[in-house]
Amino acid sequence: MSLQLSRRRLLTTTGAGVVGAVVAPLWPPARATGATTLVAGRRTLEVNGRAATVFGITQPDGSRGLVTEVGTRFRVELRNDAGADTLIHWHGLTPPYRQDGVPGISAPALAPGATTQYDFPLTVPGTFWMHSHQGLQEQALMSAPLIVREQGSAEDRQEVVLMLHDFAFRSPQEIYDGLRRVTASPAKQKQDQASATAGNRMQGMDMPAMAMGDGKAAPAPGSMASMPGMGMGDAGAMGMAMDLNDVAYDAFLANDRTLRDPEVIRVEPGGRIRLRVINASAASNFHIDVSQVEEARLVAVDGHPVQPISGSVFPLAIAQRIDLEFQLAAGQAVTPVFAVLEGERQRTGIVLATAGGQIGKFTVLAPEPSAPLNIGMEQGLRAMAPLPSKPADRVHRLDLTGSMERYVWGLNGLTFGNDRPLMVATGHRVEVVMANRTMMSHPMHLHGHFFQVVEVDGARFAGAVRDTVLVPPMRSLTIAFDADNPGRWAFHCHNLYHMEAGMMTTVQYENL
Ligand SMILES: [Cu+2]
Repeated sequence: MSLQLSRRRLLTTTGAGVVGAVVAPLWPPARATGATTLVAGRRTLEVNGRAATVFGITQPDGSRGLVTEVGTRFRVELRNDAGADTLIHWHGLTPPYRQDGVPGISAPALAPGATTQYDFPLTVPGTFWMHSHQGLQEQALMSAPLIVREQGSAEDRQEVVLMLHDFAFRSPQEIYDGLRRVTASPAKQKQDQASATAGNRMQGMDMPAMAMGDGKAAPAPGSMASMPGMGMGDAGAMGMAMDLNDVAYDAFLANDRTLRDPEVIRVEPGGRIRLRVINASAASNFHIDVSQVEEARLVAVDGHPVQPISGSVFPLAIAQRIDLEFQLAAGQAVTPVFAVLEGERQRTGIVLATAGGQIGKFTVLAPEPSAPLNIGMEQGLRAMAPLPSKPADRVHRLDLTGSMERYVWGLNGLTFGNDRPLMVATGHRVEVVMANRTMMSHPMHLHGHFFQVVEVDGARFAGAVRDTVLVPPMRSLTIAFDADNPGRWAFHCHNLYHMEAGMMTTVQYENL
């Protein structure tokens, strides 16, 4: 394939029969001058040669999401052209809670045709994102980047944004119904067999796989330890069967495209790059593989600077972001950036290419299956701006509970709606000890605050400041945050189907 820069045009269509805008009466102030319009709408993508109607969040000029600057205000008018109720969450930002975009917790859902306003200060730069918190819309690509640049960041680096999605032609509801079906139907068995063959069931080294009741076969052991520094977690070492990917997807997208027909981004020979990677998947963890780059440095996680770490493969759990900095080779070159599904060979990616670079074909399968994500890197991360050291005023213990077998997930054994909110008080240092009692990892996300990772399996350290952290099977991880943003805030597993099945609660301020 020669250098080919023609981009498919994404067709933006309006929602079903929406004429004119109905102004939502509830929230918040009147439209501020200079507001940016974001349209939650529908569009058509082509995936593996087949058309698919998905959601999207775009500005009227077609650009996706929002790029803005710290120190300004987040002034946005959101218009719902999606033809269905929706509401958008600004993942990683810390707005007043009524503007957090979680239906039923922060505000009512926005009806088709309605608009609503947002206006709050942007206090922290970083790589964030926006996504629907309504039903299962996130799986149907109702998401977009939200980049808050440093003030006056004169571009000494080319900024590249890479947004990852898992994609299926079947509807999110079909996926969820398939997961919830207690007695597996022939179709489900077929799907399970297909995904088991693809290697999505991890097996421990010494003991037989634990029966999970769904008849999946385990792949040959020993295939996962091939990536340096990415060995099995404790659960694997203990001989238990970890569950990795519980949904079999049709494709993995990088900036809406597969690796068969990747986005090609023009770069300069020797150019300095800041790569912002956003995992907007509903249920897929990745390894970001930049091994074609001489030396990449991880400089931020979830938008928050860390003491830089050099490497070539970086784990990225659902909903997390990483910022990588690197310098390209001096000559003409083609530099792929891959995202490899955890425990699998499937991958997606983008291509950085100089004007004269000859772009070859990339296979959608990596040479080797990747390892399951572990938190080895997490334990080595150190925040550039840690929380002030102080003892916790309140400690909450949260067991991550559930089972793959029945597909019920919860916190302390309770599903959302029957849950007990975590009560906090303004000014308190709060710690939450999360103990994963299940055989799946859970990317836990707290709204409205940044937290710091301060303990893993009883060992204290001043880890990364972030908003989403992966808790691997049978591990314990503690986060700390300052209760400085009064409200009711969602706190949940960011695997969309785990959340839908009940793995969610709220953090609530007393005397609200
Ligand atoms: Cu989960």
